[in-house]
Amino acid sequence: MKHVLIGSIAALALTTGAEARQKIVVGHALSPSSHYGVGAQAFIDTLTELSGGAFTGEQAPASQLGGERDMIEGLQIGSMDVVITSTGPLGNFVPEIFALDLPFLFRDYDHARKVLDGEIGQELLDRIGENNLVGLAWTENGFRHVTNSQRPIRTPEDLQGLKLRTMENKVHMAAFTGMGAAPTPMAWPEVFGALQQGVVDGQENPVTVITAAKFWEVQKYVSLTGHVYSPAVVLASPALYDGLSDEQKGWFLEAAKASAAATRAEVNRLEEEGVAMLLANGMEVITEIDRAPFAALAEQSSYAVYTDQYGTGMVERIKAVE
Ligand code: EAX
Repeated sequence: MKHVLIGSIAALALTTGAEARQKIVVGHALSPSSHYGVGAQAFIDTLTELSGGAFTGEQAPASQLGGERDMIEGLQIGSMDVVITSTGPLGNFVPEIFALDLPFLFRDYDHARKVLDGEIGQELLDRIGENNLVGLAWTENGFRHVTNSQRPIRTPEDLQGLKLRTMENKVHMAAFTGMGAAPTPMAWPEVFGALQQGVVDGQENPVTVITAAKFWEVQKYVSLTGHVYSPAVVLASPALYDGLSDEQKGWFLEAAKASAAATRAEVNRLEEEGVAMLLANGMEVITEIDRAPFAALAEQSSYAVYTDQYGTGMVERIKAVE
């Protein structure tokens, strides 16, 4: 009897040990060396460390498991664990998020990070949580700039008729229609090929992404328009997260915060060093941009997309954060 008991306890310990070691896949759109890759690795390392190895992880970088919209859907159906994504397609799932996609809303990085780390950021993570997703932490993509193959963009007139890939985001599309471009929404995995084949003339993304994607291979001009801040977010699948203990949920939250901190540090570095990389790779960089005429047109055409449904309260609150 004694032997049997010891045997079954040992077997039980082995089984729970095996079950507790769970590998978490962290999906994202960019290379492992990008600001998202650095953030994904920080998530994995922190989670592994806090859990004493009960959780491990691996990256699924470079849209291996689909575009950002596909990966968000994967979280909802439980085929993805954790995803780091821009807000590009997220407003299609959680419409309140469109507030963050409004052009010329955030003054600078300090302003954006303060909003996202504060009350407003938490409110929006909670909204995400009401839509069959788990919002763990805000992270970052960066201020977006226009690149193209045709001409230097200095004024809205220069944008006229330019075929410009945007994210699948109606606020961004309305902004670019207002500024005179012809926006074409497209999932990220298709963008490089579309630029290469001339299906579109240009696209817009932060220096972080322009460098990670080596867009100098297919684009000549970069204009530092900084027309919109592009947040990113660490999301988890409710199918995974809801089954965790409170202690385990705490590890996931800490891992997401560590991920955001690592990504922001990399964004800072690339903001300092990225333009030199673009120049060294033969791009023409237009740094002196009068943003006011772009802002006037973009705000006029795009703010109503959000405020018609949700009013101006959130916009005013974001602007008021010092
Ligand atoms: O999240 O689609 C985009 O342009 C995004 O900025 C990119 O996928 C990184």
